[in-house]
Parts: sequence; C-alpha cells; structure tokens
Amino acid sequence: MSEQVFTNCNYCGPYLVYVDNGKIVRLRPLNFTDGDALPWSIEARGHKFTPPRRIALAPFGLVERQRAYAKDRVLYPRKRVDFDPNGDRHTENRGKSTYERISWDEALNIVSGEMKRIREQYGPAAITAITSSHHNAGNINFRQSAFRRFFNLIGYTEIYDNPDSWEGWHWGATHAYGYYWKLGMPEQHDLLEDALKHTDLIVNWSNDPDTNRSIHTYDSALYRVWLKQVGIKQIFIDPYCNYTAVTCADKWIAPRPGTDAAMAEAIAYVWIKENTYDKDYVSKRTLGFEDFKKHILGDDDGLARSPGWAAEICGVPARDIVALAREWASKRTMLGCGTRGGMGGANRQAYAHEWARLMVLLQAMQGLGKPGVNIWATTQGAPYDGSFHFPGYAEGGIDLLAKNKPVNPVKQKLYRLLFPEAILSPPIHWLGEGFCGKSLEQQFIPKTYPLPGNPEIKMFYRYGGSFIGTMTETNRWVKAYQSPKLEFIANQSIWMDPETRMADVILPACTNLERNDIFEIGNCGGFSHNAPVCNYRLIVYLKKSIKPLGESRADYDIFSAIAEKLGVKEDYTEGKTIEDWIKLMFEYSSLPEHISFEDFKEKGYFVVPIAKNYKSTPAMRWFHEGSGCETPDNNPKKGTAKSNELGTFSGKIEFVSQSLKELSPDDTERPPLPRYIPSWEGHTSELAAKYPLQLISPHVRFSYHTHHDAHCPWLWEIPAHRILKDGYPYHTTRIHPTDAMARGIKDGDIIKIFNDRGAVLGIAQVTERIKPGVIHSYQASGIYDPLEPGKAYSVDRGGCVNNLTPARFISKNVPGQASNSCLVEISKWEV
Ligand code: MGD
Repeated sequence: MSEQVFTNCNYCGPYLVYVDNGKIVRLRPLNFTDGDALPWSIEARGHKFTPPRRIALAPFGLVERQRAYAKDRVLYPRKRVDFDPNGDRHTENRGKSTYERISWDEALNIVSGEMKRIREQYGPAAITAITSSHHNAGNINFRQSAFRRFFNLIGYTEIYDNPDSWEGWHWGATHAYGYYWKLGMPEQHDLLEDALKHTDLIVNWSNDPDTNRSIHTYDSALYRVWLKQVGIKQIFIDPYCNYTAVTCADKWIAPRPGTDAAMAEAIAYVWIKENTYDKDYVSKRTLGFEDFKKHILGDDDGLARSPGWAAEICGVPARDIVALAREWASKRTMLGCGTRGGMGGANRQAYAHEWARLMVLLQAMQGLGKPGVNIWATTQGAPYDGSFHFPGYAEGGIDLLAKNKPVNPVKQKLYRLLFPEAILSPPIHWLGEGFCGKSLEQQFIPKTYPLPGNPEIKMFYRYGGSFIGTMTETNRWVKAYQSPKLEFIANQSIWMDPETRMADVILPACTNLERNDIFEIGNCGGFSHNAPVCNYRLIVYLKKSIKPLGESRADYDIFSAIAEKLGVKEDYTEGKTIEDWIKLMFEYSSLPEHISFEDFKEKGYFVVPIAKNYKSTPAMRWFHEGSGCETPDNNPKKGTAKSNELGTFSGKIEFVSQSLKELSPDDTERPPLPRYIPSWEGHTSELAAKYPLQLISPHVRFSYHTHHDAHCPWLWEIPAHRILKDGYPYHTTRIHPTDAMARGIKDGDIIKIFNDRGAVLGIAQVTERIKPGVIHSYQASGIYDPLEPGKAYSVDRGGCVNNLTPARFISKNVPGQASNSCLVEISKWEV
C-alpha cells in the first residue's frame, strides 16, 4: 500500500501525518499552498515584517508520533486484580496492585453498574469527575465537550478548576484594572505592531516566552527576532536566567523568589522622587494615587520603600534597581509578565496578587495604553480577524450544536486544590467559584463541601492522571486515592499515568491521531476570547490517520458506550457520530462562507484570510485616549454608555482598590493598597533555618505540561529536561555552584530534594544560571515512581517536585496555588 498523508494538530501546531501500511512513519510541518490566504505585513522603522506561510511547530511536536506509540499506552480495558465490585475492594492497594485485562463489555458493566448503584444509594452528587487542564486537540472530543456533556447529563459534583496559570492576576490584577472577564489578563490586540513601531525597551518580569509560548505553536519566537532587528532592548527579571533571557537579554536581574513586589515598590519610589511618571495619565485615568504615594514614601507608616530597603529584601543591589527605574521611565517601555502579558511564575507564590497589582500600577504610572507602553509578553498581538467565527475549544463543543443541552442538576461543588481534604477531612470551605470570570464579586462567594443535604463523594471518574506532577503537596492525592471512602474509581486514560495506576477500572482512550475531529489552532475562546497566539487563524480537520491502537476508543465513543449502558445514549448522542458533529461544527462557524465541507475535508485545513484594509486597534489605546473600547475584546461595557471605563468599581485604574475595600475590608493579606508582604514560606521564614533553599518549579520547556514527558524517551536525551544515569531518566535540577559546593554536590550527581512534605530525587545541573539560594526544577513531571510503590510520602524517583510544594493558598482569602513558595534542602543521594 502506498504512503498516505493526513492532516492533524495539537497544541504544538498543525502537522501532516505520513502513514505507510497502517503505521505512522513520520510527521511533518504543514506548509501552506498557493491557494491559501496570504500573510499580513507590518511596516516599522524602515523594515517590512511578514511571517512565513506556515505555523511554526513547538519543539514537543517532534515527539507526537512517539507519544502515540508509547510503551505505556493503555491498549485494553483493565481491572485492578484485587478489586471486586461485589466483594472486597482493597482500596488501600490503589497504586500498588497490578491489573488484569478485561473485555470492554465487562468494563462498561462495572463502570455503569457502579454509577447506577451509587446514584441509587446516595444520589448523583456522590459521583465526581475531573479532567486535567489540557486535552488533546479536537472540539468534539474535548473536555468541555464530550466529557462535560456526559456528566451534566447524568448529574455529578463538579470540581471547579483552580484558575492555575492566572493565579495572582486573577485574584490581584482584576482589583487594579478590571479585566475579570479575562481572569486578569491584559488585552494584547495589535501590540506586535505597536511594539515594533514605538517601543524602545521591554522589561520581562517573570516572563519566559520561548518556553511558555511554545504551548501553542512557536510562531512568536520570530517576533523576538524582529524586536532585536529594530533595536529594542530587553531586560529580564527572574531568579533563573531563562531560555528567552539566554538569547534575548541585554540585562538579567535576579531577585529572590517572592520578593518582586518589594522591587516594584522601589521602582515606584524612584519615579515619585525623580518626578518621572505620567502625571496627566495618573490624574485622569487612575484613582487613589495620593495614598499610594504616601505609602511608597513612608509618609503613612514611616517606612520608605526605597531601593536600599528593597535591595535588602530582593538581594538585588540598590544601584541596579535605580538604573532599571530610570531606564524604564526614560524610554517607551513594554512590561511582559508571563505568557499572556500577565501570568508568570511570580504569580504562583505567597501573596502573588500584590505583585500582579503592582505590575499594572507601574505601567499606569507610565501611561498604560499609549504608543509603545503597555503590558505585553512578546507572544501575542499579531493582526487578527475576530469577525470570522469559529468557537474556541473552551466554548462548549457538542453542546453548542446539540438540540438538548443538559444542565447538571447537582448544586454541590468541589475545588480541585482541596480534593484531598474533601476526601480525608471534610468539611471544607473556600471562596470563589473557581474561574471567576463573571464579576469581581464572584471571587468572594463562600463555598462549602459537603453542601448541606448532599452526600460525600463515593465515586471518582478521572480522565488521565497528571495531578501528582502538577498540583501542590501531592502526596495528599495519593493518600486520598487510597481512602475507603472512595468506593469506586474509574480512569479514562490514553497512557498508564500516575493517577491511572490508582484506579479500579481503566478505560483506554485514543490519541488525536486515531480519531477525527475539528479544531482551531490556539483558539481557547472563553476567557481568552479573540486572543490569537499565532500568525494565522487556522482551522484543521483532524483526520484519523491510523486505527485506534489496541482496543482504545475516542473519548466521545467511550461516553456514548457508557450512556448506552445507562439507557441515555440517545440523549447524549442525539443519534450522531463524531463525523456528524464535525459537520455541524463546520456549519455553525464562518467556514461555509469560504469553503464547502467536502473541500475542507479533502484539503484538511483552512487559513482565515486577513482583510486588505485591516485596521489595527492596539490594546488599551482607547482607555489611554479616553474613548470607547474598540478592540475585539469581549469587554462587557463595550457599546454601553460606560464603554470608556475599565471593569473596576470606579472604571479607572485603582491604586487603592475599591472592590477590595468594599468586598473584603478586613483582609490584611490583600489590603486595598497593594504592597510587599514577606512570604509565609520564603527566605525570612522560620522554616528557612531548617530548609534554607527556595525551590522554584516553572513550566516545563520540552513537554506540554505532563503530556510528553513520560511517554517520549527522546526527550530524556535533552539534558535540560532529564538526564539518563545508569539508564534512568532523572529530572534535571539546577543548583548554583556555591550551594552545590557547600553540600559536596557535583554536576551529574543524583540528589535528594526534601522538606517535611516529601522527598524527590533529581540530577544536579550545577549552573550560574540560577541565583544562589534558589533551586530550579520543572513542574509537570509525568513520571511518578515512588521507591516504595503505593506509599504516600515515599521518596519519588520520577521527579514530581510538586510532592514538596505547599498546599497552603496564596493568601487567606485567595485559594490559589503557591507552588513557587517552597523551602527545601538538598543532599547527595547514594544509589
Ligand atoms: P496536564 O499536564 O495538561 O494538566 O497541569 P494539569 O492540569 O495536570 O494533564 C494532562 C493529563 O490529561 C494527562 O494525564 C493526559 O494523559 C490527560 N489527557 C490529555 N489529553 C487527553 C485526551 O484527549 N483524552 C483523555 N482521556 N485524557 C487526556 C497543568 C497545570 O500545572 C497548569 S495549567 C499550571 S499553570 C500550573 N503550573 C505549575 C507551576 O508553574 N509550577 C508548579 N510547581 N506546578 C504547576 N502546576 C500547574
């Protein structure tokens, strides 16, 4: 049989899949052809910039084939050998016992039988289910689509995702400039052109776009080449000399983790003292500056937030802080704080909301929104046609198209970060409805589990299994999994992931290469409405390139099969196959105005053309000018009499937050006027005497979160990712030479990183790229390999450093993940 070529895609971007004799032989990038839409161009400072006619693949795209054929694929339904649904369940053996192969029919009977039993015995609220944050591409099979529709139909206790990624911006920046509908992210529209034309300096504060923007394609790497070409200087503020800094930094400033807010206050101090801030903007567009000024100068509490004061805290010389402040104010400066303008590792720490608010306020002092001055992370903001409609993957999938849209009847909710406590020590309480994108008030809604009148959770349906590598203090998860309270655990998984090994029954799902679907590259929609992350809008018909491996099935087909056993198949599917839904999604979008379904299916993709007379509407220019919002943002005030206002209570940028003053007046940990507050687990904490090193665990560069790490041994040959020693892929851990020497550790030694919460093995990479006193080891280990299998708190050889990170929230009323506030010690490990 001759070679066949299929289109497909994932977070890395679009690619072509070459298949020979039913086997994938290679993947290649998808280059556009003559009939495809032409690129846009930007003219700036005597240059003309035009992107190539393709979308650049992120590095992990290169291992997508290996990931599909991974040795740890779950190929058949399985049952834990010592799990007997009619007898002893041996929940204590989860994570320890082996599995036996069973038929699909048996597996579906157990899963649907347990669902029926638990519903009858306790009610639907006794069932809970969750996927991870991310999913293989495809709007139909996506979690907000096939998964959510199924569980809404049968009723379940929904687990709110914690707004991870957004953390400090979600709970902090929203109270300084609104944008709660973007979970605190700033607008990024047309800022590429704005920067190329007007910016002189970019301050990257906790920003590593070469790592994090690879999460959706690699297109923005080119922007940073262009920025260099027009002579824009870049400064990086980060305890780690990150990947982008290595190639783009003119200067690297390394503060201690958790002290950034102090440096920000000292910068404001210099600007106030030297009169180098935009007084006109501050008086017209902001509120509360006089109080802020008093606080910075120490007129209110006698403590001047001077560079000398900050230097002691941050470990950055005062002269560097002064020089930074002066250069920032004297130039048109962009501030990049993480993947989407905001985010960044500094926003996943104790009191991170203070840093995020101060970031907004510093740029407000420089006229946020004026040409060349904005919050922009060099990752987004290419010309974009928001009038072409194609739903983002977070917008509902099948439910957008279905006649019946099931509504979950269960009111009880759980919070992802508190799942272990919900099982082990209920009741639990927290504030906010997970992703609070509806209003600022939504962050303060008190929540309790169990909700009075509702049962505790008895059944957990998990989808994949990454949380031991990605949540906090994750030994808690292992303990919760072994609780007898969880009478039944099912896991719908593609691979034998860490949590998959905790299930009683495993249902094998297939990858995006083994099923059909439809997807727009990089379009999340929802909270990231009209926020492009690449150079073209590209919609891909994901073509099934090979038969699902073993007996694995598409996620949608698995839910259809369970629904059939429960007698609700027609309600779930409305008689439709995946292919039928794809056609409906096509018809629901603007695609039919440009291409027939047959041609789209044949070709496999469509590039959305950009208008010849494209009009740039740079982010927040409207606010700077005092006119109405005209960006393609879904600002709820747009089109109203208040369209020139922001989403804060006053409509202005608030140095003294009116929402915090009103909604949370007694909260001294998130006061109306932002400030540096020493970390509850930082260099000055008592615990530092026992665990003197600060561990930071930023986003992994060579895998998409946990997605590729465990399944793709090619990655283990990248020393920045893992290092093979005696055949084992140890997690790379960066240590400064002085810290290594003090402990007799040499480059390449196996080390134990530990604190009271656990112990993890890694391999030492001794490097000056990390600040002394700080340890760097990536989040999202897909390998969890306890030396004593099944035992929580056993030493983990796989590298799940989140075993060590604290479960404590960012601050008292802020249920955010503070993974970068983590004290540890390290020692050499003798194998
Ligand atoms: P993923 O790693 O994407 O997300 O962490 P998670 O939410 O845990 O989860 C992947 C899992 O989903 C895998 O088990 C995979 O097999 C499964 N899966 C993927 N696609 C499919 C599919 O098509 N079908 C099925 N059935 N299963 C599928 C990410 C989280 O980590 C995030 S978003 C952030 S921002 C946090 N960052 C962070 C940090 O900076 N530091 C530290 N220390 N921890 C962090 N954790 C957070």
